[in-house]
Amino acid sequence: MASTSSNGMPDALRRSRFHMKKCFSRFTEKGRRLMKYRDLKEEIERTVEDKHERTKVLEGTIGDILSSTQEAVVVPPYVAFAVRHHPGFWDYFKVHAENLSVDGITASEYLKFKEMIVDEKWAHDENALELDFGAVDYTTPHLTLSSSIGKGVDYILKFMTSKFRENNLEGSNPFLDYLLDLNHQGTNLMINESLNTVAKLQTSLKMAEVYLSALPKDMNYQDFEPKLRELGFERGWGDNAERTKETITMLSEILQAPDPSNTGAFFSRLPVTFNIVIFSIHGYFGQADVLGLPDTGGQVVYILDQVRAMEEELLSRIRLQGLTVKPKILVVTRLIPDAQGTNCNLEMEPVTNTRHSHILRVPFNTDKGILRQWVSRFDIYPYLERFAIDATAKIFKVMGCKPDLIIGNYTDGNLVASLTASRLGVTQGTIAHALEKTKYESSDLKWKEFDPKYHFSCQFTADMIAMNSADFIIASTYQEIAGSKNWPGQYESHSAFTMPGLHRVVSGINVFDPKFNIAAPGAEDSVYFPCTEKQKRFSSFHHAIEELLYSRVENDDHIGFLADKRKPIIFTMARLDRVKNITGLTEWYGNNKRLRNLVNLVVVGGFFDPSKSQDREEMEEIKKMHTLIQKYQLKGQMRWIKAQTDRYRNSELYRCIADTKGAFVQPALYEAFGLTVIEAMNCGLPTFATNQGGPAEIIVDGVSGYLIDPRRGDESSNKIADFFEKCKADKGYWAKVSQGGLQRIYECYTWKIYANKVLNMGSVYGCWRHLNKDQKIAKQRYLELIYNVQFRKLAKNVAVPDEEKYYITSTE
Ligand code: UDP
Ligand code: LCN
Repeated sequence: MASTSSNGMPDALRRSRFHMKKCFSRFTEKGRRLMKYRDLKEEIERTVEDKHERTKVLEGTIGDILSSTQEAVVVPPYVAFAVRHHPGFWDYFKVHAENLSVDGITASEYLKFKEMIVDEKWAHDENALELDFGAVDYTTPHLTLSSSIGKGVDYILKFMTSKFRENNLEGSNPFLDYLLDLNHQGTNLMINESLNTVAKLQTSLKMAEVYLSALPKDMNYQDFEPKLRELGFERGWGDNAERTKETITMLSEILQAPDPSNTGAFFSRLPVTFNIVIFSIHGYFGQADVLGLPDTGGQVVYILDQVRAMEEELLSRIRLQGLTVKPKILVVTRLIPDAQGTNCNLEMEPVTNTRHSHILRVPFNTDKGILRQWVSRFDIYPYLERFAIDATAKIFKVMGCKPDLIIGNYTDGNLVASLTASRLGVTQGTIAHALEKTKYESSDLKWKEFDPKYHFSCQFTADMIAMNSADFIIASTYQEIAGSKNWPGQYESHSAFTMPGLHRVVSGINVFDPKFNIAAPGAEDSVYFPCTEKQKRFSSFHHAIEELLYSRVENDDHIGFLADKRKPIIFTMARLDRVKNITGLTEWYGNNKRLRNLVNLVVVGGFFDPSKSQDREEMEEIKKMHTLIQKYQLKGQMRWIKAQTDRYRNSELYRCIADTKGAFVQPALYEAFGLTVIEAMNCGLPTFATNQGGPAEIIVDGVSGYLIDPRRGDESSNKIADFFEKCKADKGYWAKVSQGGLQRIYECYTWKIYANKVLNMGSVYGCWRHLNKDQKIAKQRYLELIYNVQFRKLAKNVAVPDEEKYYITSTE
């Protein structure tokens, strides 16, 4: 969304003309380049050396605008600014460096300035491909306040109720059509054809209400079903007289005067979702021995826990609807014949602790045969189209019908979800645990440099298709969508960007689109429960954990040792990626004597021999850990344990650390969400987590844990030391913080809350797409075009293994 609050810039520049002319000539003297806020600030500091003068220049409009500037493009004699005033609100303008004239420019013009840095010819090409998804979004109302971002369902309900009010009683009514369409495998639900006008429906609802009022509240639906059928009603209203009457009253009230709250309550009761497909394709998707394998982390934990929670919620809803339908949830992933000792070569696997959910694995078929080995998520694109077709056939075979809801996970899963959902006409939700675009600086502008290794041309195109084709998007936090005051969100960074030579995205995704919703995950509470629940503890692990933490032996499982067992432990556990910053924490600890005196350090992650790793980043981190242990002489105060795959034992490990009155530390340079943070908090372990990303929203600093700045090691390690000193001085302090963490979890981060929200989304957006059919079709046609002319061509350029040994051929 563009704003015009840079309007004050011309006057402000005029007022400080002398200094500003000097600054702008400094900006431009090095020629074309991209400058970030910090670069602009440094140049200004160098140009206006006198502090008092500088303060004068920077106070007011210029200072305000500069501090909101995300980046500036220098193309002499112009400097073009991209200013972000609030989450989602962007403003572009250019300043002439010599005469300081200011002109507002469009996103497209700003992107052309950027292109001039790397590809002037493309920037001037009149026929350069521009993608403008906003142009085909002609009926969707958008939000206007940053504070409303991520509350999509609430606003859709508001828009929907005002649409309902416009409909007349006798003419065609899309809501009524929607209700008439409800069925399970061809059997009508809720109402039948005899109630084909609103007037008839209202009359029957009144008669049913009177009839039901006279029945015992707990009378089973079957016992009064014949009478309701006479009135035009089918199953799905409730399991007994009381609930059926409640639902009937809700609909009567909506037809009389719809409002978002009665409409929302009614939608949460509608029998619309029984069969769900979740596409989570890359990595090793399995239930055991997979965490830590390449591309395999929290997203697998998330999907499996999500499935369990959704099944439970579906079963409860179906029972209350008075139905006996068995729901089905399929997680569709890739079958990897060369499964490295995991179950990823099995076609079907029941999801543990569920009754109706399975993992369905479908292989990557190619003209050469079935691909045998794991393939990186960055190289996955050539296989997806065929995968979508093969998977759809298998899904029909297993489910016996098309799903009611399709959810995608990450770029690959989301693209396949988009292809399948549009083909089958099914409601689609997407999830992106982390979007890659924001992880690599200038990954869009410099895509040609990145492409041989990362294939961002495919990835960002697929992301644009999926975000725009989705009926709703599930985000874990607000920051994932729209960032914070100072930095843009992951989705927000897709609003306008350019990949010179490929396409210029002038309107990619709008964070004010009401498709965005926040539904934070939880941590499975039968596994991650407080250390104080003694009777539930998995005590069979205690002996092994004691050995893991305290034995003096160094072996393939652990190195280093803890000499003083009486000290509390600070604990961390993560994949050994650079961004997880485990080496950073080790260094902070090594450097902070006070902290070392107060506590021991235990790190779980990776393994110890760098030559065994396939991942370059991980190799570096392993080497760095060894160097730090040596440099700071950490043996005696630190234990490094290799990656752990048993979540039950891990949960007990968190609790055993809590028994030492210790804490969990998550020091990542950036964390999209951070499942370990909520696992630790669930176990009652006071938690210190990075303020960069999702954890900043999970933890209320000083109340439910603490936030630390990964870029300020000393400050962070002192904050941890202060906590332990306070715990020593005040015996109740540790329990207070532990309790604060638990309270936060129970209020906001449970899978029950999540499942309820997501199933409501399925129901509400399912109806919304029905009410906006024409808009949906128009956008779908535009997306098909981009898929056909752009994505397919790019995916074909990604190399696939050549030699026959990589494939299972039809003769085998
Ligand atoms: N995990 C694990 N063993 C390890 C490291 C991590 O079981 O050695 C688990 C951890 O408990 C959590 C998930 O892997 O459930 C990591 O999720 P998170 O969101 O913290 O990070 P991600 O790996 O997804 O970036
Ligand atoms: C991926 C990540 O990087 C984490 O931050 C999330 O917690 C995880 O997925 C689950 O959503």
